[in-house]
Formats: sequence, C-alpha cells, structure tokens
Amino acid sequence: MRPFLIVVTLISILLCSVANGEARENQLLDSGWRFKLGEVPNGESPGLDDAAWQSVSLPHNWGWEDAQQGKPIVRGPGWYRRQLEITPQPGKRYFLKFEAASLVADVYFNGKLLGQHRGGFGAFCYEITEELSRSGTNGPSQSATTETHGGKIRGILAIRVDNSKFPDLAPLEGDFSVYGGLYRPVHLITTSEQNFSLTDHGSPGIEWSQTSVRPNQADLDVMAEISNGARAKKASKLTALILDADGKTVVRVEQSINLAPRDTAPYWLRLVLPRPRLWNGRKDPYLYKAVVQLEADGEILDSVEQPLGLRYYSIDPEKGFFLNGQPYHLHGVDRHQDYMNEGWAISEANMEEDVLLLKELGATVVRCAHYQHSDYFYSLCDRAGILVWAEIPQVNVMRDTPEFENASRSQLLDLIRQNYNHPSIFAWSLFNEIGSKSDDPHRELQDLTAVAHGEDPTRLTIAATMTDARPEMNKIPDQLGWNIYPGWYHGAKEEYGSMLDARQNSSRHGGFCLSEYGAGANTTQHEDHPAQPKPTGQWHPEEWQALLHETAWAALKERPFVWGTFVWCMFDFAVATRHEGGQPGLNDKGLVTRDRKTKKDAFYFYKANWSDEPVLYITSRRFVERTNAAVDVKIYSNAREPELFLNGVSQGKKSDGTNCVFIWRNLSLIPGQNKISARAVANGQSITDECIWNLTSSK
Ligand code: GCB
Repeated sequence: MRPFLIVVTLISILLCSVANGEARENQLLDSGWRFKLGEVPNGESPGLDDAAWQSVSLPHNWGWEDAQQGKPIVRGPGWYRRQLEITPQPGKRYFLKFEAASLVADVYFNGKLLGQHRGGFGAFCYEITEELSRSGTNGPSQSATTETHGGKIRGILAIRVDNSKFPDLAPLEGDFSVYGGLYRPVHLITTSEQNFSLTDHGSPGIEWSQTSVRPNQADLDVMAEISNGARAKKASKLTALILDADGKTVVRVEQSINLAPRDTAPYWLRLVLPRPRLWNGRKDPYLYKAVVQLEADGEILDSVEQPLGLRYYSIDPEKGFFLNGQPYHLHGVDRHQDYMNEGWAISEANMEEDVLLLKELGATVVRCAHYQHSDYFYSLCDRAGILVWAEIPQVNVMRDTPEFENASRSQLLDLIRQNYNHPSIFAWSLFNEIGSKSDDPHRELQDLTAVAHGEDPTRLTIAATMTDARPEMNKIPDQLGWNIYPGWYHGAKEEYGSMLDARQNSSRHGGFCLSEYGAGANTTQHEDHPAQPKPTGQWHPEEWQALLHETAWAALKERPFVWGTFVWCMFDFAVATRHEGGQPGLNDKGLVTRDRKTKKDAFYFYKANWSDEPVLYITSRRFVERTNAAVDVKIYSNAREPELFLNGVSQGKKSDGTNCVFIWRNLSLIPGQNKISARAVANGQSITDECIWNLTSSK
C-alpha cells in the first residue's frame, strides 16, 4: 500500500528564545498529530496508514477522563505520529525537543529509533540533522522520505509513549493518577552548526552558578556546554552578559575559544557583579537577564537568554528560614500539575491562573509535588518571587535494583540540569514518604544526595517523610520535611503542637518543615461545630477543614524551628482510586476546587493571615439552607475591627480576633431569608462582604 501521508502545512509559530531572534528558531509542533491508544505493530513505520487514527493537538494525555470519575485508568502504550516537512539548510542543525512524555517514550524519525526516554516528567531532546541529510551517514532511505521542490524533506515522526507500571521506574506508587501521553509541548529547534548543547539531559546547556551572592557583590560562574557539529574546528568568541530589567548591560565578559571538530565540551566564564539588586522573594522578585552568546566572524552562532535572580538563603534550626540574610517566613502549599478536564495537559494559561491564586493566597513557597513540574511553571514562580521545592517521583516505594537506581539518577539529572537557572528553586527533593513496602533505600538515597551535591553545590537536598521507622533515612538529605495529618488520618487536631515538638531533632541539623498537612473538604457539605470526619467516609464538611487549619496554624506560628509550612494541597486533584467525601476520583484537600472556581473557607483563613490585601470574608457562606435558628457567625479578616450585621442590624464590632478569626456567637436567624453582612477598614480601605442564609424549619 502506498504510504498515506497527512500533508500538514507547518504553521510555524516561531518562538525565538534568543536575544537577537536570529540564532535559533523554535517551532512548536502542536498541531497535525495522529494518535492511537494501544499497541500498534510497526507503529513507527513511515508507510503505516494512520488516516483512521484520532486527530489531536498537543499537549495531549489519556487517562484523566476515567480518573476524574473514579474509574481505573488505562496504563499501557499509545502512539503519536506526525509529518515533518523541513527544508534543510546547509550549516543548520535540527533538534526535536519534548518537554515531557509519560512515562517512557521511544522516538522514531522515518522508522529509525532516535532514542528512548525513561521518566514521565523531564524534557529530552534528539538531533535529527543527519536523518534529514540525504548524504548523511544515517540518512533516511529513499523510500522513507520524499524530496519535493526546493529540497523539502518530508518525514514521519512517530512516538510510542507508554504509561504502564514499570517495575524499575519511579513513581512505583502514589496518591495521584499517572496519565499517559505527550502532555507538554514538543518543539522543532533549528540552530547553527555550533550551538549550546541541547542534548544534555534536555537542559539549556548553560548553568549560571551563584557561587557567592552578598549585598555588596555577586560572583557567578557560567558553564556553557558547546557543541560543534562541523567537521572543522571553529575559532569563536564566548560572551556572557547580564542586563538589568531596563535592558542595560551591567556586566559582560568574553573569551576566545577554539572549538574542536565534531565535539561537545564545557567552557567556563566568571562574572562579578558589584552591588546586585537581589531577588527578594515576594517583596521584590527582581530579575536580571542573563545572556550567553557564541559568535564567530561577526555573526551570532547561538544565544541563550534566561532570567537571573540573585539571592542567597540559609536555614537556622532554631530561627527558621533566611532569605538574603533576613528572616523570611516560608508559608505555602503543595501543588500537583492537574486540572479539571485537562488532566496533566495543562496550558500556560492554566499555570498562570495557578500562580495568580498562589499570589492571592499570600504564599511565599510552593512544593511542586511529586515530580518535576513544567519549566514554565517554575519560570512563573521566578517572576512571582515564590520559592520552589522541586522533586523527583520517588514516592512511597524504591527498588534496590540497578535499573531503578539508574532511572532515578537520570530523573534527578533531568530535574537539576533543566532547572538549574531558576532562582525560585531552593531545594532538590529526593523522596516522598518512602515507607515499609520499600526496599532498603539508604544506599540509593546516599547516591542521589551525592549526585545532587555534585551537580549543584549551591542548593540543598531535602525530602518529605512520614515515618521515624527509618531514622537514618531521614538524616540523609540536608533538610527534612514531615508530612503529618493530625485531625485527619491520625490523632486529634489539637495534637499539632506535640507532634511538631516531638520531631524537632529528627533531621540532620535540627529543625524541619511541615511538607504536608491538611484535611478534605467538599464545598457542598456543611456542618455547624463539625466533628472530626472519617477520611474515607462520604462526609467531608468544608467547616472541618477550616477549623483544622485554624488549629494547625496556631501551633505552627509559635514554632520557628518549623522553618516552612506547606498545606496539602492548593488544589483538589484527581485520584482514580479515591471514593470519599461524596466526590469520586478526587483528593479534596485543596484550598481551591479542581476547576479553580471555588476558593474554600480555609483559603480565606490563610489569605487573611498571609496576604497584604485587605480580607473580610464570612465563612460557611455556602451553608445556605439552615434548620437551626441559633448560629455562630465566623469571619476571617485582617482588619482590626470588623463589624457584623444580621438582617441590617449591627451585631457589634469585634477586636478580639486571634489569627484573623472573629466569631459572633449565638445569633438568631429569622424564618426565611437572612442577610449576613460585614464591613471593616483594612489598610485604610473600606471592605464589605455579605451572604444569604435561609432558615427553613426552626428547631
Ligand atoms: C500524603 C502524600 C500525598 C497524598 C496525601 C493525602 O502523605 O504524600 O501524596 O496525596 O498524603 O492526601 O493523603
């Protein structure tokens, strides 16, 4: 059968990631894909007829539809195919960059395997220059490509993506659904013959090391991995420069270098920047532009521009976190890359919305659980001044096998090399809750720690634990997070204080952060003075979550040795195996619902405590239908003296709030509709809030 080629007009969305816009071209391969779920024999074959396959655009993933209905998801292979039409230019090199594929991807171009990437969360990149060159040693066969007028090459890009449960690849377990697919963008990148390497663990090929940063001076070591694809050596000039936010060059160094033929090697430059303006978290997330350029004969061969935030930090086991030498309270949330009706194939707009919500909440830190998140998300945190805990998917279980160890090391290298230049990232996390079902993890964790420190001596390693059954394991990372759930999975909510105190010396240097705590909440379930719910039960009233966070926060505030706090979780997220809280397929511990439409009461509790924005919020506002006339009204506010009105009648001002909680007790609703309203002045600004409660039959 003649090959049926889907002729795709390449609508080139040129995203120039370079300073001068000339050295590189970056084309998003988002449209024109065919997809088939399941195994396809010879799926890579250029001659395969894929006309009946589903037409999809990227990002794309499978499994989310089932997961969000609480049904088991499909785990196995799926195939993506697309035609590429390229007119290879002499002196140019061509690369395919995948921002992620879950979990294992085999990438073929014209039937030839370019490589396999194992790990669902890191980027990877393959060069196809030789495949495009008809004279290249590995060039495509005559039958596999069609040369058209103007030297155009048409070829088939085929990717087998497999989200099976692999015995040797993390995550082996976890409270999240592992969807399959090309769920992040794919790019065709064109460069000169000499470039900053794109194929080193999907990294940008440039590392800006903040060797020493202090208010009076920043010392930076830049490593550029340069690849010369030509058969001849090349005399060139390597330049690194830093521009301020107005585009003015503040420091520049250059060096003549000689690139060996067909070689890839690292080169170093050192820059010293006097009196830098520091990246100061939420207060002033100042970003310079860091540019590294390669030029020869007056022509820019390659150029990579990235944001640069200069900062330093430390953790005092007694006093907490310090940013740029000043105490800086780390309070925030955990986040999964999950969204209603999208699964993991989230858009940039989705991520922007998430970061806006984090900012609104007043979070200073986010833990990107339980795997590498999108580069774009970390960039948004750079800009927002939100510190980031970044992690690899070693969740619950590790295997003591060479295959598992290699795959974990490779995932850690992906994470670090790809994200090295994000100022927001302060720690590389090695594991989450390695428990009793795991093989002995000590040796592998020691190895991963050594890898992380070797790759990046400027950052901490960290991990999240929930057990002291392996005390030595908890002391492997530089810093430790505890996941504890009093008031939900174990113990009463009043036990936060004692549980925190008991852990003070469990980490290597003393002190720790609370990497997870929280409770489930369904915004349609309500209870006055709620009792502690059963986590696996169908009743998760919104009021309990709020109460639990009030209690937990009171205990946390008093304990500076808990140097960071992370609410589990910022957003509800899909888990196929959960059937609780009246909503199948959902972990409902979010402060915001999965569609990002409803901010729960607990969101406003933290917003009142953390944000500088004036907050006045009547809780239980969704508890509209009432049967008890006697009610307490609780308001979260960072105003000094909020005033409450019931049906237009003032119930008085209150100034006795603790942690922004104000309660008017034992008010009487009237039968029918009741208007609850409040007003206050905060930061010189008048604020109001109101809601309606209906009393149907009075008790
Ligand atoms: C944990 C896990 C996290 C879960 C969370 C929960 O300890 O680290 O992955 O989602 O608890 O909600 O049970």
